[in-house]
This record gives sequence, C-alpha cells and structure tokens, in this order.
Amino acid sequence: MVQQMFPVAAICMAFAIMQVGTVRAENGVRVYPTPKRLEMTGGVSSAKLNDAKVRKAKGLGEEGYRIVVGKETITIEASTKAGGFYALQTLRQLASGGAVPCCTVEDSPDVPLRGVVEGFYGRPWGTDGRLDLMEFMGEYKMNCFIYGPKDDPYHHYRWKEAYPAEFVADFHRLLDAAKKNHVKFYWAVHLGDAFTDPAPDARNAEYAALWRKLDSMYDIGFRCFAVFFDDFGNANAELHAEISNRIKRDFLDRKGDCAPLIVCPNDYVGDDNSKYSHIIGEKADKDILIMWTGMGVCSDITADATAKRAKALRRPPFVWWNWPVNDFVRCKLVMGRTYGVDEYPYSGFVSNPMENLEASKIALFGIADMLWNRRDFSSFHNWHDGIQRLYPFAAKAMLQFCGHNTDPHKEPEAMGGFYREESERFMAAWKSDGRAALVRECEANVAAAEELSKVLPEKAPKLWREIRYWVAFFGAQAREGIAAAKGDADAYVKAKDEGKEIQRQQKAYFQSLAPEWDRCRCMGCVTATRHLQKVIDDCAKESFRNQPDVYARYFPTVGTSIGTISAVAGKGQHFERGEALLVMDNILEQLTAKPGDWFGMKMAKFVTFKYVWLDFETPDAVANGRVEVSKDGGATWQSVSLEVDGKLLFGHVDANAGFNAVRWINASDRPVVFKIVRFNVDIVQ
Ligand code: 14T
Repeated sequence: MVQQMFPVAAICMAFAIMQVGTVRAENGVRVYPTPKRLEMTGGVSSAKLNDAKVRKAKGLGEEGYRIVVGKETITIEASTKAGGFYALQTLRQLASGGAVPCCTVEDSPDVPLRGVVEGFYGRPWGTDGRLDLMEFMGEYKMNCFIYGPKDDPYHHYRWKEAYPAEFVADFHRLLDAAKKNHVKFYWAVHLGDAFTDPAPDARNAEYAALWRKLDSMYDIGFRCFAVFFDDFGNANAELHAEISNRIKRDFLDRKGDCAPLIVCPNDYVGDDNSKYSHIIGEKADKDILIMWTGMGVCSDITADATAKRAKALRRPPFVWWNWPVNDFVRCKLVMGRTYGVDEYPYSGFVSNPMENLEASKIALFGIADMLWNRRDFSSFHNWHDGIQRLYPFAAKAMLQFCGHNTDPHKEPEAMGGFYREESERFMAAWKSDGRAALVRECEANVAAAEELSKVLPEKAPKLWREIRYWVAFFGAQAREGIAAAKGDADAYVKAKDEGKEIQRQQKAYFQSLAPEWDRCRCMGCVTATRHLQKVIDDCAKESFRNQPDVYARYFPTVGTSIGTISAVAGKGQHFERGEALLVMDNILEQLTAKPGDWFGMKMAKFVTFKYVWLDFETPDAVANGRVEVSKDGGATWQSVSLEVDGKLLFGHVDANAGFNAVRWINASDRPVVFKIVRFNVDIVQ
C-alpha cells in the first residue's frame, strides 16, 4: 500500500512541475506572486523597461494591471497607480534574466489587504528591519503593514504618551518607504487595559487621551489606524464596539482621508460559538474590519471555520495569522513551507512573523503568493523557489536546514494545535532504513551547516546574524546523531557538549539584547525537535544502554526502590523529555509500594521548578504519599507541601532552589497498590 503511493505522488509532482512550466518564461524566469494570466508569445523584446508606455485603463480593479510585451514595445495598462506599480514589479522580474520576453500578462490579487502585522511579544524589528521589509513587500505585492509590537510601550501600556522625537523621525522614513512601495502603513493602539472605569468623567478622560494620541499620529503622517484589545483587560464586547465606532465616527470620518479601521477584538479565536464576537459583529459599524486568528491562537485557517466566524462577525474576517511567529518558543525557527489556509473572501490577511525578520521571509514569500493568486499557489514549489530566490548562493543547504526547522510546538511530539510538518523526507527514510537513514540524513545536515557557515556570513549577513547559532547547533546535533547511530560514545559526548555550549552562547547573546524582564524567555536554541532529535535520543538510549555514565549525563533517569518500575521504564517508552518538561507516563501496570518504597526521576542537571504533579488512577496513592526533592541526586531528601485535587497530587516547590531528583514515596505503614498515569515536572528557566 505504502509502496503504491509513491508512483502516484511522483506523477502528481511531475504534473505540478509541468503546470508551473507554463508560467515560466523562456529565459527560466518565474514571476512571484504567480500572475493570474501570463502568456509567453515567443522571443524577446528589443524594448527596455524604461521604454514602457503606461496607459490608464478602466475596469482593471484597484490593483490590477495588463502588460503587453511585443517585439519592439512594452505597454502597461492599469486603473490606479498601485496597478502600474505592480506591473512594473512584474516586468522587473521578467527582465531579471536580461531582455524582456514577449508576453501578455493580466493580473490582479485575490485578497484586498495582504501583508504583515508586527504583533509579537519580544524585541521589535527596528526601523532598518522595517525599511527593508517595505521593499520586500513592494517586490512581492503585499500592501498592508500593521505596526503593533507588543513591546513598544507607546503602542501598548503607555499609549497615552506621545512618541519621543527619535521615533517620529523614524516613522517619517517608514511612511515614505511604505508609500514608495504602495504599502498601507497602519499604526495600531493597544487599549487592552483602558476604558475600564465606567464613570462618565473617567470615560471622557480616556477618550480625550485617545484623540490626543491619534491626532499626534495623524500629524506624523499616519492615515491608516488599527485598535487592538487582545490579551489584556476584560472581554467587554459592547465597550469594544463603542470605542471602535467612536474612533471611526469621531476621528477617522472627521479627518476624511483615512483608511477603514482595523480592530483586533479581545476574543479573536474560534467559530460562531462566541458571544463576544456576535456582539461586536452586530454593534461595530459595517465598514470596520475585524480580526481573527482561526480556531486556535495558532491554527490552520479553514473555509468552514471562517464562514462560521463571518456569520458571527457579520462580515468576512480579517485574518491575523499567527505563523511563523515564535514568541512562545523563541528557541526555535519556523522556516517551513506555507500551507493550511483555505480559499475564502477574507477582507484582509496578515502574517504575524518571528522576531527574526530575515528568517521570516521564506514564510512571507509563501504568504504573498498564496494571497495574490490562490488558484495557482503551490506550497512546495513556492517554498523551493522562495529559498532559491532569496538565497541562491546556498539554496540546497538552506532547503536542508529549513526542512528540519518548521515546528513551533513547545514540546516535541505535542499533539493537536498547530501541526507543521517537519523532517518529513527523513522520517519516511527512517521508517524503511533505520539507522542507515539517520547516518545519511545527519551527514547531509553536517554538510549543510558547514556550507551555510561558509557562505552566509558574506552573502547574507542579516540572515546569518539571526540564525548562526541555530546553524551551529544543527551541525552539532547532526554529529550527535551520527555518533548515536554508530554507538560511538566519545563522539557522542563531544557533540552533545558542543551543542550545549552553542545553546549557552545563544542564550547569553539573546540576554545581552533583551531588556531585564524579557531575559527569562529563552532556553537556548534547538533544531529539528519534532522528529529528528527524538530519533537521535532514542538511538542514543539504545546504543548506550549499558553505559550509564554516558546516558545519565543528558537524560533524566528513573530512580526507584520498586523493582518493577525500572524494569518497565527500562523498556524506554515511558520517559520523555520536553523543552521545559520532564515526564514519566504511560506506565500501564498496576504496581505495589511497600511502606517506604519510592519512585521518581534523577535529572541530568540541576533544574528549578515551581511544582510537580502526579496523576494517579488510584486515590490511595494520593492519600498515602509524600513528594520529596533532593539536591544531591537522591542521597538526602526534603518534602514539599502538597495539594490534592481528586486523583491529582500537586507538590509546591521552592522555585528559587535547584534540585536534581524528585520522588513520590509511600509514607504510610502499609502497602499501597497504585497506578500512575503521569508524573510531571514543569521546569522554569
Ligand atoms: F491579537 C491576536 F490576534 C494575537 O494573536 N495576540 C497575541 C500575539 O501578540 C502573539 O504574538 C501571538 C502568538 O504568541 O498570540 C497572541 O498572544 C497570546 C496568545 C495566547 F493564547 C499570548 C498568550 C497566550 F496564552
């Protein structure tokens, strides 16, 4: 069955490639985002880009255009300046191979507002990054940028204060660059905690502050505004509708030259099952655009869910897509292909990217293409071509690296939520070839890491600055994999320690850039967490089973006085290690603890944690047990205070102290029969 699937997949691939071939020019040039209609009429034109004649024509739409490249002439038709600008972008790409090929192009976008929201927690991009992004957006026909970095105080908790002069100067530069690239540059104010006091005087004072701030932004030159209510404050839909309507009626409409308001509501997740969204949908003026992230904070955007939400909101949603954002897993990079969005008449669609702006461009390249022309969008081709176009000097190595860096989950193998394929090709090989496949893949990864560190510093310095630690770690991880597969303990320890050292350096670098309160938000870089690291770990556990000195250095181990547990756990399937989690679970057997019998884990290093929780299927174990921690690997123990919640036993631990062992012990004077579902240690860093 599995074997039979390959030819089918191959045929589909070949077909897809043939299809793409029809829009590729004779000189091999491919236009992105894919034009709706591009017909090569044969040969090249003697006319140059500067010779292009531009004609105003009706009926081509807000951003549409037509190009006819003949043997001696180039004609552009468009209804608006934006259309003319996009025609030029298309021609620039067509001319990138030298002469312009003779062709006819007819083109216009699917989604009216396409772009980026700088809406993540963490280090804002800064002016240079944003200036660069404006060029990128112009090139790939994105037209909407929403400025709302959570960690810009003047956007958020100090919104009442005017921006200092240096910000104002930067905004001027940004607005110029946005205009040049036909990008609508929205400034967002975050009013999460505001307007909570219902007393009329307090309300009026809040509105007065709001008009003052919005006026100051208008004076800087902003004509596009958004208001956010997410993540803070209460979910008062009536209030949020009222504020939105007043911004529209009493500010934007009175100015007369502003874009329609964009609102990010407090409840931005789910289908039509949200009372809040019905209220804001009903009360907010019809031309206000209302944002939505999908069925989850980070999720696929299905047509079905979108239609339901549209019903509640009484308008098509404006999608805030939380991809490739990594603010909740800043140890990871998200550089995989774009997929998981259904076709729908969205009122707008913006991506919330990573704080690593340059590394986000692979995703943005995909999103730009997908939003312009959904029908011809091909996720795999786009990803390959995007990498080829952005990093032609290291495309093969980048593909190898990015294919292993896609999954934004906090825990490896976490289920549900926003699943992104990772290491897919390798996993298929691993299933059929086992360790040989692991060695092969890791050798390719070592080569890719070497190639990237040779080429990127000079050819792509901005990208290199962002991803260098990940690239170095990727190499060390691959050497670790080869050593684990071959059972070479010395090489394994060496590679593993190198990896740890790279993580330490990355963390130090991150902390040197982060403000005080943000410093704890980094655990050290990781790569290929979903599958590859797990395979390597399993291999190492198997290879070094009889060398506890190797094994216990890096993995928590089971400690117990109950013989059966170690026998059960020794099979290897009961112990997992997440980024911030030690878990022992899935012990299906019912076991018996004599008085004083215990079981628990020994960590490979000192860790701090606030609580431990044990989920027993047997209330007896909850009632008769004690939870203890140790600082000396289990030589001496101290108890922690307990809280019982049904079959759950919580142990509260001093989060300032580090421990390297934790256990449950039968504190009664009789045998306790028990079954443990899960034993969890949530690590804080
Ligand atoms: F407004 C929104 F649509 C939104 O997504 N808000 C934030 C956003 O700033 C952040 O970058 C993103 C990804 O972490 O998710 C939202 O923030 C959250 C969401 C949560 F579910 C922060 C904490 C959460 F528990």
